[in-house]
Amino acid sequence: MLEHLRNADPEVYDAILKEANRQHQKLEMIASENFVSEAVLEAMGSPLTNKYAEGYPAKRYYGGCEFVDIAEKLAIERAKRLFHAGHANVQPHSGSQANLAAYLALIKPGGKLMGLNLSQGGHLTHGSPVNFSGNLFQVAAYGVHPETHRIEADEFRRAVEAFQPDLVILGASAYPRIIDFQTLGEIIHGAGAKALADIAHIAGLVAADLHPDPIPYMDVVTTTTHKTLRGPRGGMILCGEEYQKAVDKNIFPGCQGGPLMHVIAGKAVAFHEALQPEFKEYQKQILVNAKTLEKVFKERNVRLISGGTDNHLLLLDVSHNGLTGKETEKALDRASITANKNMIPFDTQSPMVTSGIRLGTPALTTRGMGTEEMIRIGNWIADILESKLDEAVIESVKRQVHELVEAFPLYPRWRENVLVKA
Ligand code: DSN
Repeated sequence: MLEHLRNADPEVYDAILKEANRQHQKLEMIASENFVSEAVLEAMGSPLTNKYAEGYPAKRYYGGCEFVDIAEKLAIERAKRLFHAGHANVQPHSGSQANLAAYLALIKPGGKLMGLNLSQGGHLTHGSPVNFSGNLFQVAAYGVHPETHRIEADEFRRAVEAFQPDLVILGASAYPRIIDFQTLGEIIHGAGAKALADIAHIAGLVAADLHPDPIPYMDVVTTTTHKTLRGPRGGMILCGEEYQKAVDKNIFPGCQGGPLMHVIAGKAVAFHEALQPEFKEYQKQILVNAKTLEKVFKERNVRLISGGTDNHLLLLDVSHNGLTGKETEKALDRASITANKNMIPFDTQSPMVTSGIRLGTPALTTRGMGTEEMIRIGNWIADILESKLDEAVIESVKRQVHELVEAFPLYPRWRENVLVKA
């Protein structure tokens, strides 16, 4: 395995194997991460990386594109089937690139853009002043309700009517509840604005019909392909005929040059996997696992933002335990549980400290973990919080995590030759 790399560059080889080992040895609970199949890995590590293919299938600026065209056409057709979309652009290198191109397909620079407040679960590209979205457009944010921590329709309507945006983005990176695309979409269009859903976090749930579908109510939908959707790292834009040309033009030549054909092949493979019946079962288990964590946390008096979850993630208010997100993230990592600190709505701490921890179930569910494991893991996390990050408790959890993960091996062939154990 990897004998060329091992010989040519032992340092990079070693880093890769150590990372594979880390992914195996720790419990991956970052809500935006997942583990792709070996088939997706093989597509991404293929000679397709060598090919320039600026343009679109059958309309390229380079010769020799007949085989990468097959891969891109497969990705497009499968994405359209998966999301019942009229058009799919599978070239965005990332979710941010997808958003940039989609915004420019809908409004002009200088136009008015509105998204969910970053500190209440939104995303940098939804109008943060430190991001292109805040630089290119006039921005304002809508928020969640101070008590329910949910996007409430009446409050949302008032915010939209007050700002009179040209474009409103629905979507989040730390929002544990269903987004009602129909109601909010009607409010946006009623105010004369365009509506875009960024479903990066929930794309797998949407594809499996386990979250309300944005496609009928939005002008454009963007997503990443590597979160619940479990494909390679990248982005995608979905839309109908009306915006098809503008979207394609704004990805290439607008924002990007040569597409990453090896990644597009990986997207095709992942979409094929997502079209299989097992994918729906996988998505259902993501939700069951999140609900199981919710139940354990409620029993253990762990405070949850919005009181629980409807999707793949939970947001814990660790200030309730007298802790910060920053120190809790580090303590969980010492216990071999990987998560991230996160702002909670109306947080009094800075973004580098925070009062929250975001947890997600997509990656552990891919490993085959279910209800039994979630009960154990939820209790371990509650033990650590309750003990106020006591090192003896952390050490005990770490030992139990290392025992547990051995029953759920991950990427064994990528780990067998690890030179130095992580
Ligand atoms: N960084 C992603 C997340 O963790 O949610 C969003 O882009």
